[in-house]
Amino acid sequence: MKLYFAAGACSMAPHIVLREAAYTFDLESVDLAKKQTASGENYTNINPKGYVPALRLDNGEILTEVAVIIQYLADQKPESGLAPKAGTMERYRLMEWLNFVSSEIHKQFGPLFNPKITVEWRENQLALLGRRLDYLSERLNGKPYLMGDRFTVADAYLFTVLNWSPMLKVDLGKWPKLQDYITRISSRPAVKETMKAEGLLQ
Ligand SMILES: N[C@@H](CCC(=O)N[C@@H](CS)C(=O)NCC(=O)O)C(=O)O
Repeated sequence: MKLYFAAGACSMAPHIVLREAAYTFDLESVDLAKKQTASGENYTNINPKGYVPALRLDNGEILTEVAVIIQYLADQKPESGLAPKAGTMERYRLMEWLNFVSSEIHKQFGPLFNPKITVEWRENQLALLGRRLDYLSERLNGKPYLMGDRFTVADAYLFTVLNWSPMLKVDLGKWPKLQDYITRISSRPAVKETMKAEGLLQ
């Protein structure tokens, strides 16, 4: 298995899951500006959508989309406990979180990466994101993880995107529960290993 990734990007979510589930895997970084892999391949031949992550399976198939890749990885190793069994109500709760993290958090951070964002647009975006963070903070009240007492793939994804806050100057001071959550997830050995491997931690 090989994960195509860019340091600190949303591809860090499947990277964390690979390590949490103790997979043996390869990594190859992608230059997103040049759409080129570290070994010089044209990345759009691997993922025509041009973005990370992409997971090359052992049979050569390529799987894309963060929320799908991380569920696939959890389902191949059910003993990891990283996702409830498919078809159960708990699994739909997990998918509800994954969809929320993808469309309401990940993609609401997106415009803040754009160097051409206007002051008004940034303010609007921060207000919208703030409402989503209010909701998250309420739901995490008294719970260590999104699904309750157990770390799941949804936490790998949420942590990955919340971790962009300092770089994008999104002040999380108003949400101490989210700050505690980030501290909790970042102290997990698999998360630390992931961040080291991506050059984000010493
Ligand atoms: N819907 C995709 C979004 C992936 C995505 O936004 N990837 C970003 C990094 S976090 C990227 O590679 N952007 C570069 C580009 O779109 O060219 C998913 O869930 O995997």
